[in-house]
Amino acid sequence: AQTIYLADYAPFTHTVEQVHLTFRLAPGATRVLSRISFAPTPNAPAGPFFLHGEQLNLISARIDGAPVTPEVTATGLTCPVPDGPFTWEAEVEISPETNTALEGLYMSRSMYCTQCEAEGFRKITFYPDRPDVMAPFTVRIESDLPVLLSNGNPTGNGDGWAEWTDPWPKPAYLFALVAGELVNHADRFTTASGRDVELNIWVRPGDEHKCAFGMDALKRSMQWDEEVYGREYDLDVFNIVAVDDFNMGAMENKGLNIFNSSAVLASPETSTDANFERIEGIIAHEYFHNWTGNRITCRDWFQLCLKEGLTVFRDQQFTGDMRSHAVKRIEDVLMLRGRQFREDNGPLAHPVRPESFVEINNFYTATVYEKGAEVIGMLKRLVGDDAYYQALDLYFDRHDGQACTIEDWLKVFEDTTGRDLSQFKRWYAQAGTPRVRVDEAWSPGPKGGTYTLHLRQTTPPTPGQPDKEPLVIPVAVGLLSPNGDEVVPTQVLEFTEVSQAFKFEGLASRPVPSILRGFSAPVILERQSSADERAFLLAHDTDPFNKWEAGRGLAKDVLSRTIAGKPAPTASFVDALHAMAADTRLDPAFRALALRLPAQDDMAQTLFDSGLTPDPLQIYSALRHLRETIAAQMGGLLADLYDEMAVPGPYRPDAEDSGRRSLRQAALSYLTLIDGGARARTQFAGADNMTEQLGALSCLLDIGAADTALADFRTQWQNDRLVMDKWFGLQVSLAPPDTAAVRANALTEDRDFDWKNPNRFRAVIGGLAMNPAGFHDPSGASYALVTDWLIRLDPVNPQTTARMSTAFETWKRYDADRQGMIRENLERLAATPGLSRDTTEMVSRILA
Ligand code: HT7
Ligand code: ZN
Repeated sequence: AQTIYLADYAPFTHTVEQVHLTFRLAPGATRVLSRISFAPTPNAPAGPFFLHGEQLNLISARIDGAPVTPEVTATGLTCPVPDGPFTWEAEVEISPETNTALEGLYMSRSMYCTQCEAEGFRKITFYPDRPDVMAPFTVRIESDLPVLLSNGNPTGNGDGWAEWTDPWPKPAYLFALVAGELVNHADRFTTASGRDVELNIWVRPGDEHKCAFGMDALKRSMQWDEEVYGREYDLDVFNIVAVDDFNMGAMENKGLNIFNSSAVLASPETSTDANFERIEGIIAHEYFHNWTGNRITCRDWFQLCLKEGLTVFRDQQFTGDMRSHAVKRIEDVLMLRGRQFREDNGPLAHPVRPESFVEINNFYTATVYEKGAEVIGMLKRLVGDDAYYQALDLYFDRHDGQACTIEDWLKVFEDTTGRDLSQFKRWYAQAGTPRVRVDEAWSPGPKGGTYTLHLRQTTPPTPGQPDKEPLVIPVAVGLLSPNGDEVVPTQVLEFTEVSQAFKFEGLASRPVPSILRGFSAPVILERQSSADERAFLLAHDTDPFNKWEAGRGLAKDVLSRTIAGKPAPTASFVDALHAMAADTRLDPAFRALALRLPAQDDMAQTLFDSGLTPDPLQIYSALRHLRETIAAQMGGLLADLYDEMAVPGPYRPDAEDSGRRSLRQAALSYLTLIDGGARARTQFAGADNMTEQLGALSCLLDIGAADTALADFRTQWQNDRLVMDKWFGLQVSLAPPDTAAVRANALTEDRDFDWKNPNRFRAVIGGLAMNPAGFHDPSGASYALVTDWLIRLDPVNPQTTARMSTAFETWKRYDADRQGMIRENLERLAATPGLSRDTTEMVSRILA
């Protein structure tokens, strides 16, 4: 397969002035007629006229009305064209019903829908399918289905047809079409300048009652983008469609967002608090793309972080404003460390802006999205809030309607602030998680003492990048006096050299530092710190992130020492945890996070980083033991919390009520270890919402006492696909280590295991990979099972297969036996005849 390089970028030979498409829909033989006006791009390098096209049956083609016979290959066509402007017309036939890859035009349970990002439009018709070719589209859809949708505004309809016109020039990846028997939940929004916008969420009949929350989230997102970024919506209609078969969460097609039904449909009975928060975040994310992605798009796919990093940053800000900034920051860092650090410290590490790829779908990664958002957060921290919003205004003014690069993005910050961002730009080019080592010194003096922080940065080698250069790292620091008062409020140190010292003078006594407040940079902090100091910060730090981080550090210390067979400061950890859990001044959601112990995979990475070979079973046992100790020693408080945090009245998914429920659930998960599941059974039987029902079911699964509850749950929810995904997933992800593979295998034989549906496949096979002790069971059964299923799925859906192969990305952390078994399975996968380009690229990078 061919490798594509950023350095090889060249503009397309032609510009597109207008696109007209007609779709004659039929499941096995849809006809797509295109009429496209091209003009030569001024100053573009000379070259043949090439249009992308894959799996298309070309029926006919014309240039300026005269039939032509282009040369067609597996990837597109070339054709001699006039020197000046011309009109291209083509008719192709495609087969949506046999398109199982869910890319291009496909069918999901009798509904037509599209997914064109990144390179799916070329499976619809011949076109320059690249993001820097932007054009207005007019689309006519011919079908007997009642609902026919495309981008832009409706401009006509009649018996069996509808026409849509999108006046905003867009790249082909933002094209969308939906046709089906759908019903809508409708509302309206008036923009700040008075545009009246019709809003719709389109769903299958029967799902109407699951739209209200998504609609409310959409209106709040529209309002927020006006208030915070001054960005208004720009069409008369905004449509969202829920689709059951979808490879990712959602897609920001202009004026017609398409969502995985799991990312939009919500009701109290069927969705958890976490589902509600995720849906709110994804609706906001896709809506925010209208400006950061659609009005200003990417010049090429190497610039993906330009739209994704910024849009993730914006959706994180939104959720923080809607809920709690402290809690959101902790959740985001948990996710960053769990997914992005894992990626950045393994064989799949790549820069936020990669320099080459084989299959772009493999680069929709935590690094591009989440680290890309962290880089924007650092930029904002360095230039300050006012300059950040001024730079964004300039970005929107200067680049509206353009396809841009990271250079364009940084230039608006340079022009706004006068700063030179050339060193900062390394964050986009250099892969790997930097380590920041901290040493400190204290020298008392007659006019107060001086405290010095010595910082040293290194970034480990990553594939293709053996040597690293120093980065600009904003390190937010505050200092506390020994009595717990904050003597130096938060200040941002600009750490730019390999090694640098920062002095704080005139201090009455040696302070306790709170370093990297708010997780001010995506780095690993290496600092020797005692259990006493951590407990002190846990009690006194004014920075909520570092307060939580101190407790986290204590927990990891206890677990690491237990695993190493050393004496562990368990008692002081439990005391500190008790004090935090009992502190009614703290937000319940924050206390719930503090009660959550580090995840198994996080502990594996922590042990590996300290030079050890993690044993997943030992980690599992140490965590279990610590949970039992906490339950035994804090049982009284936990029982009180469980009772006090019950939420009266009807279910509301807001921050306050969901925070109380999450603290209650944290208490329940410990109490179940000492009450034999009594409370969980009562809660399960009486729950009127999915958060409490599923919470109780998880607790029962955790102690191996869920058989009756599982059967009852299935009986109750067998007709709800999204809830049944939970039923499938939880049984595998919470199975005891030695039974996980058996359980997953049994579920793959279940009558409702629809393996071609990505949500269901992810629930079972992804669920197994999310159960670290079960996945790494020494028998190797899980490795073999996951590989068998990847081999089966690959010809059907390469995108999802390639994504799921990352289950193996951490394999080099483990012992020789496990490595040997994983290698064998990866080689078996790699040797599969006809393996897709997507999976081939991933497996070869993982094995390298
Ligand atoms: N921009 C989208 C990314 C995307 C995608 C979505 C659905 C299916 C396949 C996809 N490939 C890429 C989603 C987003 O970031 O908002
Ligand atoms: Zn996005």
